[in-house]
Amino acid sequence: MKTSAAKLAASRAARPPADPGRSSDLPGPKLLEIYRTMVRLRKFEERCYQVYLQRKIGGFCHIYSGQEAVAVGMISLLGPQDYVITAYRDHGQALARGLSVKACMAELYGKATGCSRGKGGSMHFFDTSVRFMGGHGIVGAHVPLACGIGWAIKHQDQKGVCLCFFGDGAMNQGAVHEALNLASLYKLPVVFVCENNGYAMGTAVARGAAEENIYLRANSYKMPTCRVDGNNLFEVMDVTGGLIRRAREEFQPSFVEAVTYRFRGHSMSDPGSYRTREEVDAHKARDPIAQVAQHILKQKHAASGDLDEIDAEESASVEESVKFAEESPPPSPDALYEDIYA
Ligand SMILES: Cc1ncc(C[n+]2csc(CCOP(=O)(O)OP(=O)(O)O)c2C)c(N)n1
Ligand SMILES: [Mg+2]
Repeated sequence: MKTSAAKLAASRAARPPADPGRSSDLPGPKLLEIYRTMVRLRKFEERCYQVYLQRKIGGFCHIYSGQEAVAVGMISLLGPQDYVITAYRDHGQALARGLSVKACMAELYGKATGCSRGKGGSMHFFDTSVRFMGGHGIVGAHVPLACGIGWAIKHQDQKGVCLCFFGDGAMNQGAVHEALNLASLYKLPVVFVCENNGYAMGTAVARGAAEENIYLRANSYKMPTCRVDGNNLFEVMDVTGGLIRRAREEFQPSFVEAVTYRFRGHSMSDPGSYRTREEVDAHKARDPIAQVAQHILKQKHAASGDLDEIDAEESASVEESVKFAEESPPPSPDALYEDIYA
C-alpha cells in the first residue's frame, strides 16, 4: 500500500490548529545546530548500516534514516528536566537527546564504553543522566512506562514533560490504548508521538488497522490529537511546541501522529519486497534534511560550503566513533552479574 503525496496532503488538512509556533523564524545559529544534529543522525545510521554488513556488529538493528525531523525537531524543544522514551528504532532519539556518537557506536559493538555498557545493543540505548529512558524491544510495551514517568513528573512537581515515541504498528497493541486512557484520566504530562512510517515490518498501515487515520483513534481518549508532516521540521516543531507547553503547564497529555517514511528496510534482514523502488524514491525526494538545508540557504543563514563543512565534520566524528568502538574493551565477565534486578 502506497503512502501517496495526495494522501499526505489530505492528512494535513485534517490537522487541527494547535497553538502553532514559528520555528521557521528560528535564529540562524539555532537552526544550524538542528541541521547538524539531523546530519549526525543520518551519518551515524549510514555508517551503522555498513559496519553491520561487514559483520562487525550483530543482533537486531533498525535504521532511522528518513525520520530525522521527528526526533530532532521534537527533542530540540526539550530542556534537561524532560524525559524521552522510545522503542527499538532508538539511535535517532538517543543522539538527538545528546548521547555521544562514541557511546552509541560502542553500544552497537557491545563494548564496555557503550551507553548501556555494551549489554543493551542497538535496541536498548539508555542514559538516565539525560533522562533518556530507552530503547525498548517489545512493540508498545514502553508506552505505559511513559505514564509512570508522567506520574513521577507530576507528583514530584518536576515541571517537565515526557515525550514517548512509538510506531504505527504499536498503535495496534492493547497496552498503548490502556496508556492513552490512563494518561487522560490522570492528566499526565506526556506527549505521545506515533511515528507513522507507513509500515510495521512489511505490513502497510491500512492492512493492520481498521482505521488507518491513526490520530483519529486517539481522539476517543479526550486529549488533543493531531497529524503533522513528519518530514517537515518546522511543522513538527510548531505543533509539538504547543503540546509540550500544555503538558508542562496544564498536565494536558496529547497525541501527535507524525507521517514520515523510513528510507531503509525494517531491520537489517528486510528484503523490502513489500514496497517498490519508485515508492522509496518518491519519499527520498522529500528528504527532511534536504528540506532544512534548502531553507537555510534560502534564508541566507549559511552558504552551501558551510553546510558541506558540517557534513564533513559529522562524518569525521562518526569515523572516530568507529575507531573508538573497535578499540574499546568488551564488558568484563564479572559485569554479567551487575545491573541485574531480581
Ligand atoms: C509484542 C511484539 N510483537 C511483535 C514484535 C516483532 N516486531 C518487531 S518490530 C515490529 C513492527 C513494529 O512496527 P512499528 O510500530 O510501525 O515501528 P517501526 O518499526 O515502523 O519503527 C514487530 C511486529 C515485537 N517486537 N513485539
Ligand atoms: Mg512503522
